[in-house]
Parts: sequence; C-alpha cells; structure tokens
Amino acid sequence: MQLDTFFERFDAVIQSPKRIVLACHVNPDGDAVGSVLAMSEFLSGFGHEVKMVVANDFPEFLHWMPGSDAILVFEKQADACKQAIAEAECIMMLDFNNLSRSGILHNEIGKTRCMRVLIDHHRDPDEKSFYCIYSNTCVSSTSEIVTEIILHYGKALLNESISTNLLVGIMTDTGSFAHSIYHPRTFELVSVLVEKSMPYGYVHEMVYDTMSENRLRLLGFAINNRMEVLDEYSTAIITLNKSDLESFNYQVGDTEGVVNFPLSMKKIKMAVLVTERQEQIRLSFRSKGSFSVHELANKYFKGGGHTNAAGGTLTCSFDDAVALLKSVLPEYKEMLNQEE
Ligand SMILES: [Mn+2]
Repeated sequence: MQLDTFFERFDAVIQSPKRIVLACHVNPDGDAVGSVLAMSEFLSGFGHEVKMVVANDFPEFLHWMPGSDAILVFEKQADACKQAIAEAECIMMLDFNNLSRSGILHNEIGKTRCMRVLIDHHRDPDEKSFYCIYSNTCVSSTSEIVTEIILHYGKALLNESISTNLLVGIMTDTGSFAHSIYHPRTFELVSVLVEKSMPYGYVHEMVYDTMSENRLRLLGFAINNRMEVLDEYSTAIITLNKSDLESFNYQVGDTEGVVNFPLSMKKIKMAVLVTERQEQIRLSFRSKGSFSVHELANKYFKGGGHTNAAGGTLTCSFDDAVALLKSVLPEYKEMLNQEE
C-alpha cells in the first residue's frame, strides 16, 4: 500500500473516537511492546478508548516501560482480552505480519469483523486481512515506523513516555544499534527521540544491565557447554533443553540475545538457538550478510521474519528438531560459505 493511501485511511480511522485494540506477535519483544505502548498513548490523545492485548508475558527487563502495567496478557487475563477484542471497532496489529503469529490471540481476532490495521517491518505481510497497511521491511523496527507516523502528525506529540517506549523498540531490535540499520534516517529518528525520552543512559541500563545472576550464567553455560560449531556450514548451533533452562531457574526473556553471540565469530555466517519450551520447540535464527534466515525458517520451521533475523517453532521432540535443522544445512552449504 502506498504511503498516501495509508495515511488517508489511517486518518479516517483516527478521526472519530473508537474502541481500538492493539496487538502484537506472540512472545512480545522490546519492539512489539514499545510500538504498542507508544501507539496506545498516541491514540488515547485523540480520544480513543485503547486496550493493549498480548498473547503471553513479555520479559522482565521490559516491565519498567511507561504504561506497560496496562497491557492485558491473554495467558493471565483471558476474559478481559476476549472482551476487549470482541468489543473492538478497530484492531491494530503492530510488529507482526500475519494473524497466525499472534499465538493464542489468533482465534479471537479471527472471529472479528472489524477494521484491521497493520503496521510492521517483517517480510511477506498478509495483505488480504488488512484494510490499512504500513509495511516497510527496510527499516530497523516497527517502532521506527511508529515514530514516522507520529512525526507525520507533529513532533510535539512525542512526549517523554512515547519517546522512551519507541527508543526501547529501536534499541532492542537493532541489538543496541549494532545491526538492522539500513539507512541514516534511523539515527535521525533516534536523535529526535533521545531529545524527549528519559535519559539515554538510564534507558540503556534498564534494558541491558538488569540481568539476574542466573541469566548471565545461563549465557555462559550456553556458549561453553551447548554450542556446536559446524565449520563446514559456517554455522553455530546452541541447544538448550528443558532441564538446562530449569537448572538456571529460567524466566521469560532469559535467552534473549543468546543467539547473537556466536555471530561475533568471524567464521560464522549463521547462528541458531534451539530451546525446548512448554509444548513446543522454539528456534531463533541470525545471520550476517546476504544469507537469508527468513527463507530457511519459512521453508522448514513454520516461521520467518527478516533476512538476518527470524524465528520458527516446531511441535516435535527436541532431538528431532535439532536433527531436522542439521539435515537441512547441506541445502544451504554453498550460500553459507559464499564470500561476501
Ligand atoms: Mn520488530
């Protein structure tokens, strides 16, 4: 959808007060939570009655984010979430490209017939299901898009809490400005946000320097004891099963970022983290350069995302998931070993 069409339709949506529900992908990360919180406050300023709904809880290191207390978590507050979704006159989905990525919310949102808006930066958005779409895969984060949308309505609307939440979204989706930055505009937007946000050092510390001892030791264990380097495929795989996670008293968010560490080796082009969760196996993929983990995650692991970062889930056993991953590597051998 062209930008002017988006704003024409988005304008029509926000002109008169409505009951709006904001939702994001399952296992919400900093960008999902940041963009939802910022959009919620922005829309509330136009007189809308806004409810934020997520499938499951988000990591502890995001719980300080301004306004996050108001987020309804389906796993804990199913009735309130169902009611909010059923009563919504408009549902806006941020930081995800397909209803199927909304986890347990999928069924509830699928039942509704109200207007749907999509704001996202993942590949292959499901365009059919949305009336109004702002999808750009060449930006760092959904929070970057939300910053552009709010700036369209005026810089004065960026107050301290909105700016802080958007800054967290961009900061976390770029690994603290290390990757996924495709143009200088990202830094221009960050500069605008930092002018209004809580002090930059405070925000960074709240996100990155609030780990528990267990979480840091789990990272050390993962790299020392559970990382397999497959030189033949320029790939490193970290596998953490249920008992590994339990022995470090795993909390939501504790494996966040673990997958990025193997990529810091020069010889590694792709890193994969496989974790055993309640009823499923979760895979996180990261890559350097032109190798697309989106394609791989999409083809074999019921997932996708971005060229250099993607996720997937399987419902098989942990060992089968690891075996499947290893079995598909030969197909990508040439691409993984290509000089950039
Ligand atoms: Mn994102």
